[in-house]
Amino acid sequence: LGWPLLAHELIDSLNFGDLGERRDPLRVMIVEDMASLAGLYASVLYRHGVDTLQVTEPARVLDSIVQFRPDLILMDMYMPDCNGVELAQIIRQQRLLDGIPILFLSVEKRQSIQLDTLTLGIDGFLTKPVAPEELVVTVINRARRYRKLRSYIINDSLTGLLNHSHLYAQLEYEVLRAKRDQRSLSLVMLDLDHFKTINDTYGHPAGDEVLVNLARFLKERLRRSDLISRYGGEEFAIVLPGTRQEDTVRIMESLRQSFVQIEQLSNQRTFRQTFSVGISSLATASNTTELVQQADDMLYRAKHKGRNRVEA
Ligand code: GH3
Ligand code: MG
Ligand code: MG
Ligand code: MG
Ligand code: MG
Repeated sequence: LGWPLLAHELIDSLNFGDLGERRDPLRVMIVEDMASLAGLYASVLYRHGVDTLQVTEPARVLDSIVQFRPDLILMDMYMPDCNGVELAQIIRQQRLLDGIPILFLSVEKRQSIQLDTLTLGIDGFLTKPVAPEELVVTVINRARRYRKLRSYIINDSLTGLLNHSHLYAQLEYEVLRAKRDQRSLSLVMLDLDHFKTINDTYGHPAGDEVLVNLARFLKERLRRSDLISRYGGEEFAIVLPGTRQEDTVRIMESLRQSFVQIEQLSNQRTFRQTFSVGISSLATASNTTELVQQADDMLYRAKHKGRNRVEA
């Protein structure tokens, strides 16, 4: 099974296309029941700077995808415990994984069957045994393209935070997972106070800067596992998986107090910005809709009670 070491100029020129990729290597998930084959693909991709995760248990695929965030899924078609085509269809149904490339790698040589799978939304078909050069080039090209487009799909362009629709898809997934694992989950709705006045007084670019500052502040102060999004114009939503409501209240109260200390700067003029927070949790809400509704209600209450406060 051993492949010769690749010293192909064409392939070498593919390596580390940009600095960003060196810092954050492309990630490929390999779903393949034959561990030795999976290991071979992994080692050849690794030699070209690609991180891989091998999954042999199909039941864990969805959770693994969400955690590993692959730029491409390389999938075997025939596995003892599952059918690659069915698994690919399940992945395609997840809004959270919109657009993720799925490449099949299979002994299946019949064109009609390959065509059928392409019709189902598979991005491409490589036939075993595959030439390592072909594997590397195909995988890296597709993974790279998706990585570039992905940020347009999931991020807000001003702040770089998750956008509304991606946050909602993530929230739905996290709610199901929290319920299945009987874990806590909190949702935060945060809205800047009297933000219209900031725009009117200091100008729209100054307002934009406040939004960017707040995004950076939240990213620095929250955990990596917390999902931070720009939910609307000057409204932010944060999902805290595994965090109980009372802890979320403590965290947000502390963030509120530190944020008002920060001097926002615009054309040599300084000002302070406050925000109001509404919090809900799975302890009282039974689904995503109720969770959002309750956090919204609490935010409304915080505004009504005078702003610059946290309500749960
Ligand atoms: P409240 O305390 O009740 O939330 O008052 P508010 O002024 O923050 O709320 P309102 O809904 O009246 O106004 C929201 C303002 O947010 C108006 C809008 O111009 C501003 N805004 C929304 N998106 C952006 C943006 O991307 N950049 C800037 N600079 N301003 C924005
Ligand atoms: Mg197989
Ligand atoms: Mg506001
Ligand atoms: Mg408002
Ligand atoms: Mg608002």
